Amino acid sequence: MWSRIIAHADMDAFFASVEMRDDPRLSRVPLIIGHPGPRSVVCTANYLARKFHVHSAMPMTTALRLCPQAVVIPPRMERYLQVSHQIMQIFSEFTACIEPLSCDEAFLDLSDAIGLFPGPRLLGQAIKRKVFQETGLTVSVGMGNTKLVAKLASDHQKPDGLTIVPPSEAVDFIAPLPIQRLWGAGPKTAAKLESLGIRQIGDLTRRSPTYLSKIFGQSGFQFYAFAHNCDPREVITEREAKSIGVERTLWSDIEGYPAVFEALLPLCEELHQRLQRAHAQAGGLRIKLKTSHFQLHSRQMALPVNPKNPEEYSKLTSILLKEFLFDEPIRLIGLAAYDLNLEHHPRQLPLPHSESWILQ
Ligand code: TTP
Ligand code: MG
Repeated sequence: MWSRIIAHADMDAFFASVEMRDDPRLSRVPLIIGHPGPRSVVCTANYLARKFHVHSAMPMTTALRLCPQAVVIPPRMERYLQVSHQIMQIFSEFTACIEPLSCDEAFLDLSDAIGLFPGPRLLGQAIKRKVFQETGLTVSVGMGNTKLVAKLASDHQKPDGLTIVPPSEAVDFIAPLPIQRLWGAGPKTAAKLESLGIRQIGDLTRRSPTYLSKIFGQSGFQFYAFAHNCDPREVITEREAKSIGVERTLWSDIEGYPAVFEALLPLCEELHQRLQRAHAQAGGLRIKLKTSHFQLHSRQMALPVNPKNPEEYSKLTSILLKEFLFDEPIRLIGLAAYDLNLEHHPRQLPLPHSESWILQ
C-alpha cells in the first residue's frame, strides 16, 4: 500500500546537458564543464566523458589526463539557473509540495496528484515527458513511499531513468546498496560501519537497534529504521522551510579566503534564485564551512535590508567570510538565508490546469 507517493527528480549531467542542448555539436564529444585553470575542478561531465571515469569535483588536471580529447567549457551559471527555474515550474504543475535540494534536483510529494493517473509509473512518465518536451533535457526520477527510497531510486537507472519502488519491495531494494549511500552516513561514519562488517544497507537489519545505538547514539536507531525504510521525513516546501540553504562538497580541499570566496559565488546566485522562487526575504545570512577534519564552523549576520540580487549577496558574503580563520583546508561550503520573511503570495494550485498533456 502506498501511504505516500514521494518522487525524487534529478536532471542528468545537468550543466553539460544544457550546453549540449544549446550547441548539439557538443553531444558528440566528451564534454567537461569547469574552468580550464590548473587549480580548477570539474563541475560535471557528459556521459561520454564519464566513460573515461571523469566525474564531478575531480581536479581538472586529472580529468584531462584521463580524457585529453575532452572539450572544456566554463560554467554559465545564469543559464543553468534559468533552466532550473523552468524545471521547478514544471514540477509545480504536478504538485505544490516541492522541496528543491539543489538547482537540478527536488523531492516532490505526489500523494495528491496520483488521483489523476492510473498509477505511479504513468505519473512518473508524465513528469519526465513534460520536462523533456519543454526543456529538451532528460531527468531521472525515483518514486517510493519515503524520501530515502525515492532518492536512492532516482540514481538507480541514470541517465533518463524511471525507477518505481513499491513499498513492499523497498527494504529489498535498498538492502544491497553500499552503506555510503545511506542518508546520514558521512565518510567517517561509513568507515566505522564498514569496520563493523556493515558494508551494505541490508547488513543493518541483521544488527539490533540497541547494538547500533551503543556505538552511534541516536543515529544508530535512525540507521536501523532507515534500513527498514522507516523514514517519516516530510517533503518541506521552500515556503515552509525555516531557512533556505545551498551547499557543496568540494572534491579537493581549498585553502584561504580568495579560493573559498570564489567557490561561494555560484551559491550566492543559487540562493538568490531559491529565495525569489519562495517569495521570501532573508532576515539573516549564514556561511557554513566544514574543514578537512570535519570540523563545522559557521558565522551569521542579521540583514537590515533584503539583498536584491546575487551581487548584493556576494558583497555580504565577502564581509561575513572575513569572520573565519582559514587555518585549515575546507571540504564543504554552504550558504543559507534564515529568519525568512514571506511575502504574501497566493499558493499555487496543486493540480495541472489542463488535462491535455496528462493523457498524451
Ligand atoms: P549532480 O546532480 O550531482 O550531477 P549531474 O546532474 O551533473 O549528473 P547526474 O546525471 O549524475 O545527476 O549536480 C548537478 C549540477 O551541479 C552539475 O551538473 C554541476 C553542479 N555541480 C558542481 O558544480 N560541482 C559538484 O561537485 C557537483 C556534484 C555538482
Ligand atoms: Mg543531476
